[in-house]
Amino acid sequence: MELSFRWYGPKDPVSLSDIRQCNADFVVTSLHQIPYGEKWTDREIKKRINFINKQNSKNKIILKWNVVESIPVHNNIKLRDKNFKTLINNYKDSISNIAKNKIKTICYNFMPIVDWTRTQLDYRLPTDGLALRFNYLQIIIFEKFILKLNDIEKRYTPKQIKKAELLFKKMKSSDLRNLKIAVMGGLPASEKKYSIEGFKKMLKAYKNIRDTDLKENLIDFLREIIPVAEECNVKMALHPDDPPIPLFGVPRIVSNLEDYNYILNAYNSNANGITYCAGSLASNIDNDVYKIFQKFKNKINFIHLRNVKIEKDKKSFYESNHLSGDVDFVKIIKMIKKEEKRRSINKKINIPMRPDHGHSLLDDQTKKSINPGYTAIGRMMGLSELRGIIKSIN
Ligand code: DNO
Repeated sequence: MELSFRWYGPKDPVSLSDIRQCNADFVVTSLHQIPYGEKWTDREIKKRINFINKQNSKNKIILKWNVVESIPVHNNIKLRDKNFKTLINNYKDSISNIAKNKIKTICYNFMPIVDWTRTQLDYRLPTDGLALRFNYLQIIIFEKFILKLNDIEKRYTPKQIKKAELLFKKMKSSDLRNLKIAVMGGLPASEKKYSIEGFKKMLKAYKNIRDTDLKENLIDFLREIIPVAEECNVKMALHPDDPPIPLFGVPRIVSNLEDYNYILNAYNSNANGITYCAGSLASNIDNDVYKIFQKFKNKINFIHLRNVKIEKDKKSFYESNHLSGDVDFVKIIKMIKKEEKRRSINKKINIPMRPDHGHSLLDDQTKKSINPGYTAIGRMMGLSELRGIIKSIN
């Protein structure tokens, strides 16, 4: 495996030197300053590579940018609306400019409106570490009391709504503020912080889009971009919906084995691959993460390893320690090693992997600014635990 760490660029409070101290050999990053939909120019990409190289020589380290995560897909592409053709052309140009600079793996997702979603960013664990959490009732609270939507009866049972109302009464105003921030763009890599009106406007734009429409739009997008990726030898890696369940009445189409099966068969190409994100997939109790790995192992271009613990209601979860959640990482790492061995015919193949999120631990908790989930110490612990498994399997 290529042991990697996500880095949010020069402004990330976790520096490249910190990342190297955590024992990662590669960085996964994106040009977050470029607005969604705009082209990544050769110049901007080179500038970032030069920055990394400069830090390498200054700190006497070697870190290589191996994966772009992500080139975000603009909502107009997902909706096939307005200027989507121009946006797709920009996307194609970005792929070839990235390839010119020798980065050959690109992660992306097709989640409508927002990227990943959590409802709480500081869930205190019995160890005193802080974790990210997704509480299903709080999503109902968000829809009913923050967005004030009037169609929630269509997707939630009266019992669920009742429970959400009871929980709402117990929440402090700071909890509500945090919920609002978390869902409407407070997580790293989100495009922007939505206003309530802005969020509702997006919901309206997706109102008549069914699952099948969104799937069609994704396949049309793949028909355009995959030939470009093939030509420049880039592997695309579609990240699953996080969490893999429908939210806000809007469709989600990259959530389970059947979805991936459909998408990968609709455009069969080595360039059309997936990001195997153990934590995202495992946060829907119906997903068998081992079966999904086994089924698509030859399409896995990038791996995120993080663990979750599903809660009593079977829909909520929190991010657990890497070794103490619902996913058996010894089993998964054995599967990855086996797949790497299968691919290593003429030369050793290592699939890029990052430990994904970590808890907020020790000094992480006193830092002024952190990207939720992307702490230094928490992720260092995650990577260390994974390295222990890798070593013992070797
Ligand atoms: C959360 C991440 C997501 C993911 C993108 C991929 O931490 O896993 O932000 O990177 O959705 O495009």
